[in-house]
Amino acid sequence: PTKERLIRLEEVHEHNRTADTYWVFRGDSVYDITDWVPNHPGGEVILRAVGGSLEPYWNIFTIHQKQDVYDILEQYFIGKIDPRDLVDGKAPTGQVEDPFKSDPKRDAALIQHSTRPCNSETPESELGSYITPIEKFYVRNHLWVPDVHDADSHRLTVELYDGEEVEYTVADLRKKFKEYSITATLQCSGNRRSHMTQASRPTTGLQWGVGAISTATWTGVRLRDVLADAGLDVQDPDEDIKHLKFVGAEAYGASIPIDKAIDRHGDVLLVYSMNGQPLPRDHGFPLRALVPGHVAARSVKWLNKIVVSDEESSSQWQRRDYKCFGPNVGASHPDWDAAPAIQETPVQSAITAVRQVKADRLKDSGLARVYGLEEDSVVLEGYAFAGGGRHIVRVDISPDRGRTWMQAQLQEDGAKMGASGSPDDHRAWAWRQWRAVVPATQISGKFCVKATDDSYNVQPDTFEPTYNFRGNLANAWHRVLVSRDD
Ligand code: MTE
Ligand code: MO
Repeated sequence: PTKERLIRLEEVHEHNRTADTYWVFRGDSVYDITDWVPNHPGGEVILRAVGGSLEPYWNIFTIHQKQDVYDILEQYFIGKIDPRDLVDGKAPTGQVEDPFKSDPKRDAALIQHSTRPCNSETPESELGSYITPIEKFYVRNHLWVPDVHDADSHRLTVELYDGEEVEYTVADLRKKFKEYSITATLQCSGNRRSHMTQASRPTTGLQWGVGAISTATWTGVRLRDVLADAGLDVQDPDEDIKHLKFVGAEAYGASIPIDKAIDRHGDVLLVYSMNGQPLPRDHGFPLRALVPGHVAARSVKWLNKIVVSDEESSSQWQRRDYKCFGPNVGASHPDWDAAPAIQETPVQSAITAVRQVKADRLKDSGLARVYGLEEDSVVLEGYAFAGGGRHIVRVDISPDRGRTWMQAQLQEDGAKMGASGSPDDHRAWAWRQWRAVVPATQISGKFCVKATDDSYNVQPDTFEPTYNFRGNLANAWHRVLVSRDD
């Protein structure tokens, strides 16, 4: 057998991101991963690790700690670290710069599920406002917040199907294109996952309650207009073009079908402002994609690249995590390619507030007249939302576990509807809030809520039939125990 090549640590360090070839080590094995870099599903973030040890990064990106990744790496093996550089038999991994160190401060009222990365949901007390206050808007970060404080330094590159690239600054976008505002709800695919876990079986992922959803008025330019300016024939694109990929500055990526991207009523925006203020850092400063009606995972933050393509984004967030399998499929060996990526989301609703109200107080509030109620009652409030721009047509409430039902009152719709500006093609991109007043004597056990959208899609009554190990799209009836004399 040929003698293994021994490599000094110093030589590995030289093959960093400024070099022509990229080396990394893991344990005492050295790899030349130059050819792998363009194929890396996480994109160029891998360049952070070159010239040094992979381990500190794999401790952050734990998805790598599995056999198929080790197998890929092994193909690029070139030698061993010279024993003279080993300390206690190991190559020193060194310190990596903490990528979370410039993350912004978050509002203390948010319910924190994790801090590095930040995953925080909107508290129920804030879900009652139609437009979620910016600092109470849920935050779902897979990685760190890119250290961008100056919008002028940011560039958006649009790559056309033939590989040609066109670059825009945020100022270019503001200057060149017509500005639009729409009110749209973002809902994480994991919203209400904890309910599925509790009602059914364990799921992987963050255990969100009812607050991985929020609504804002977003302002920006139409993706369709930018694509047309960059040179895409948006009236009749090449038949091979199927997807539009978005790349975020930190490494996140996702894609949407090209039809949605260029639909003049699809209202996909590149936004730089949220509720009239500059986009906050946690929500994508200085530029994010806003794909209304689709799962929020497609609304890529810190957007710096758009690619017109014949294939989906190769990211794990497109090809893996955000998919639903049958209830029988376990987490160990799913055939990831067997299910499509989640795009439009199904109909959803939740109860966010329950108040016991005494009859005399009910009279004072004027609600007694509206509902014809004289007795002590329970006031329930919540939201209902459907993807794909489908309107909520009805919200039903049951005070007795689903035996009898009444209709909740849909609240005023405060949305700015469509960027296209035509009143006739209004899609519903935002939630409807609802309220129900139920006589206290009718309560027996759990209240349930379910919503119906304008395609007459309804929510399933239990979680068992839609259970999936990733806990995505948990939208069974929301049940809340209300006691008679709370
Ligand atoms: N974009 C980038 N660049 N990085 C991310 O981690 N998370 C996605 C999406 N866009 C994400 C991203 C997911 S899963 C969700 S639910 C939404 O952003 C959350 O948006 P918000 O944090 O503004 O509420
Ligand atoms: Mo999400």
